[in-house]
Amino acid sequence: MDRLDAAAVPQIIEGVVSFDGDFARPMSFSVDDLQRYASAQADPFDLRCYTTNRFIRTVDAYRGALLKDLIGLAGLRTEVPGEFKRTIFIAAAQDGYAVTFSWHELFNTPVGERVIVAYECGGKPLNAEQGAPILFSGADILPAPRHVKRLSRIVARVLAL
Ligand SMILES: Nc1nc2c(c(=O)[nH]1)N[C@H]1C(S)=C(S)[C@@H](COP(=O)(O)O)O[C@H]1N2
Ligand SMILES: [Mo]
Repeated sequence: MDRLDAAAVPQIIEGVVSFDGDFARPMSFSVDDLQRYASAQADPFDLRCYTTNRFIRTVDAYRGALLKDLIGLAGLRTEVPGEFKRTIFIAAAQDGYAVTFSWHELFNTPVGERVIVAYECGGKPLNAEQGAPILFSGADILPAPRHVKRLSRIVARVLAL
């Protein structure tokens, strides 16, 4: 099936993150599912906009599943040797807001150790109003851009030259 076929685009379900595109096993995780995997905790941080440098607010410690663990479960295709090294992941929210990660960044730099899909903040469950689930990249210089509220999809794309 052509991957741009509308039928290939998963339905957006509140609180569910679907992993689709160039994964070996496309799958979805609800907030409850995310809690079954090993968790990582982020440090509290100041949310500051990249575009305006505006201070938004201080955010308490998030807890969530590591994005690279979830990508590992969905798996990358192995038919073409080395293809994984030109794979990117688009993290998209319900409102269409989207940011990218490269395979190298997640699996071959310290950034990947700190990218989580958060379901808890300051020891309390995050609710839908607060934007759960929230994708957060804890090693970024300015955290707001890759602080994606209402995360709904992780799309894998193998880039062609
Ligand atoms: N889903 C979603 N997440 C998002 C954005 C957005 O438009 N949609 N904007 C980002 C940017 S650019 C900023 S500055 C902050 C704004 O955070 P706030 O909405 O809590 O003020 O959210 C980030 N996460
Ligand atoms: Mo921003």
